[in-house]
Amino acid sequence: PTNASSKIILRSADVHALGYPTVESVKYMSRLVRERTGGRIEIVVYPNGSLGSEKSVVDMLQIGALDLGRVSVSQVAEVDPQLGIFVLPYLFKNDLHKWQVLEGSIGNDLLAGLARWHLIGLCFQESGYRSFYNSKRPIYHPADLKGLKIRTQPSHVMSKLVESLGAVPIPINYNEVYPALVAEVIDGAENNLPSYLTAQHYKKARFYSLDRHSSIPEILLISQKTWLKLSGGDQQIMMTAARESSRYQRRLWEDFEKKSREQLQKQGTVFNEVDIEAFHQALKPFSRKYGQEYQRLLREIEALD
Ligand code: GTR
Repeated sequence: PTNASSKIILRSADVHALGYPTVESVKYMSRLVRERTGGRIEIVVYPNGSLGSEKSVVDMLQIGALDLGRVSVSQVAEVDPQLGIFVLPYLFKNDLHKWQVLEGSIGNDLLAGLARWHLIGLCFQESGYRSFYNSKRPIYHPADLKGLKIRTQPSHVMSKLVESLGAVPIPINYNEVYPALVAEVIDGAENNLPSYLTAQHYKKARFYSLDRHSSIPEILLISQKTWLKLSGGDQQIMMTAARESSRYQRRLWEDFEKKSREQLQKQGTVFNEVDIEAFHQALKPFSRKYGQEYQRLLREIEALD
């Protein structure tokens, strides 16, 4: 970075494929950064989990083996418990409220807090709502989940959430979920519609029950080691471009989610609405227990809007 003409290529990891909004937004950020640095800085995205699971991506970022990573907030919460608040069910009143939280002081403070863990939080991204799906039956009521083997993200909070509903949580890395469904090691999982579609899960688990229990944002991280090698001016360019790419990602998401649903409908996914009040009730003890450590933040979130 001292030599103005030396080119900096930053590597970024994502578990999703090309075309998925998370990947496309980092490519968009790369274009902005390239333009604004006269071609000096460029970001190359490695999609499809080719650089490893989200957990190992976070590990690599912490030690500086990798430059950037776009992962689910739940995976960063394994390192920084503060972020576990975003795994809590039915946290946001609506999307507007969610983005007031994420783009306001609460979100900014949480991003800044990551420096303690040698990570720089660049921005959040949209990830819709996570719901349960499985190969056995539609879930109308939490009791219908009883005994089902449900894959979870390798997240202790999410495991506990699923367990509290009577299902058996099985943590598996994202890119290994489809083979686990094929082998019938699991009965189902929980995710947003675009992931359910693009990771092929719909082929094996055709009952998708819209309980929308959590809305866990995506997050774009840069290794603190990489960050400190950039000049102040370059850091500014990266930060601004990341924030712009988050807004771009949200526009892409809206369309992608809608198209995913249409495509799934054509493919024969069986959708159902759930007894949402029953889900709220069933998850209350869990929220009370895991909400304990976030009381101040929860009050701030509640007060927004
Ligand atoms: C998706 C998310 C991925 C990954 C995945 C999972 O919604 O975009 O980053 O965390 O969920 O369930 O592992």
